[in-house]
Formats: sequence, C-alpha cells, structure tokens
Amino acid sequence: SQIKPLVAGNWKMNGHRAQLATFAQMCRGVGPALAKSVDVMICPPATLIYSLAAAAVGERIAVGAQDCHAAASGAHTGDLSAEMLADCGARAVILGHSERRADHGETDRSVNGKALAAWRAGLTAIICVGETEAERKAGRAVEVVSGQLAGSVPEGARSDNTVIAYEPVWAIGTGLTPTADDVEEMHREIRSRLCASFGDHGKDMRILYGGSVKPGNAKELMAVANVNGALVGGASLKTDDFLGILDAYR
Ligand code: G2H
Repeated sequence: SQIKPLVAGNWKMNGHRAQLATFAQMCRGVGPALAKSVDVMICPPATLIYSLAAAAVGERIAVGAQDCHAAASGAHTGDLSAEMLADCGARAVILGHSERRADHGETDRSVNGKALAAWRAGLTAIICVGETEAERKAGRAVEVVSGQLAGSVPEGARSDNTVIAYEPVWAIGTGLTPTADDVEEMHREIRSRLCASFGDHGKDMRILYGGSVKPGNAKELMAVANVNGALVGGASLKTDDFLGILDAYR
C-alpha cells in the first residue's frame, strides 16, 4: 500500500535520564534510507519527553506521550494535558492502552475525550484497541474491537491525526503473538470499519499491530495486509531489538 508505516516504541513506565544515551543510539541507527520507508517514534515516560524531544531535533525519531487528560488545564492533580505534552515537544500520544484501561478504569468514552484533546493540541492520537483472551476464546474478538473503535475514535478522525493500534491483550508482554492469519483478519475488519466511518481517511489511516513484536517476528507481522507498522513495548527499550524490528522495513 502507499501508506507510510509507523513503528512506535512504548517505553511504558521504564527509563531514567540515563536512557538519553540509548535514545541517541537509536537515532544514529535510523539512517536516511530507512526514514524514507518508515516513520519512527519513541513514547517515553512523561519525565523524559522534554529531554528526548530536545535530543531528537534534526533526528529521524519523533517523540510521543503515553496518555493525556481531556482538559487543557485546571484542577486535576497529577494529570498532564495534551497542550503540555505538545509544549514539551511530543508529536503524538498513545491513548486507551489496555494497561490504562485496566489500571485506571479508562473507557471508550474517556479515550474519546482524550483523542479530541490530542487533536486540539495538534497531537496525533494513537488509539489502542484489543480483546482479552477470554473474549477471543468466546469468539467475540471482532465484536469487542468494533465496539472499542466505535466508542473510542471520535468523529473527525483523519489519516493525519489518528493512528489505530490493535493490541490483543493476551499478546502483550507475554511473548505470545496471534497468527498472521488472525492479525490479517482483524486488521481487515478494522480497515472496513474505518472506511465505513471515515471514508477516504479510513482508507489511509495507519493500523499498527502491537503485542510482543520482536526482531524475530517483525518481518512476518509487518508484511500482513493492512498492518501499517507496530507499537512495540519491551523490545523498544534496547537499541539492538528496536533497530532489529525496524529492519523489517529496510
Ligand atoms: C503492547 C506492547 C506495546 P509489548 O502493550 O504497547 O508491549 O511489545 O511488550 O507486548
């Protein structure tokens, strides 16, 4: 397809200032040829956004955040607005990751509000969806993901302000990955829903796969139809692993 893929690293709650050196190494590893075929991003914990973004100036890796509040400012102790993240140099924000849905009770409705906030601040919303193991075993995976898409992705989603990340919850950090056929089926389903809701923007919107992506499986997963890149957790913490995944696009 003509959609430029995106590989985004999600560092989750990992990384201190010492990881600036890791980030610099990653930047050096993304040469001009690779940058032509894939967009690359790292989403560090909020404490590192500013320094990574400063280090990324003139480099080929963009910096993103892992969550934002729906409001622009106000009495919300401990929260960060999309405007603040943009002010620190973030270009995108991951929203509705299953860990936040589980740990912080995020719902499709709250994720929807956060996506509107991201757009308001000029950030790309990377909206995560995905079924649990029980839901898949019950044959409800497509139904669950469709419901999350309908609820989490606001009207007005465009291919340049929204990225969808399909992350089957049972594949996250477990080393388990769905088969290429399962991924293909789900991504086809997501594509058709996006097209139905957002027309040409749905056709061009990036759909990332996430969940135990590693150098050893990236090539196969990234070759699946309608897989336009990856959201990478554990394997985005080490330079060799992350660059090994990006090799899928060399
Ligand atoms: C899924 C993924 C990144 P991991 O959460 O968002 O993590 O690659 O460690 O399974």
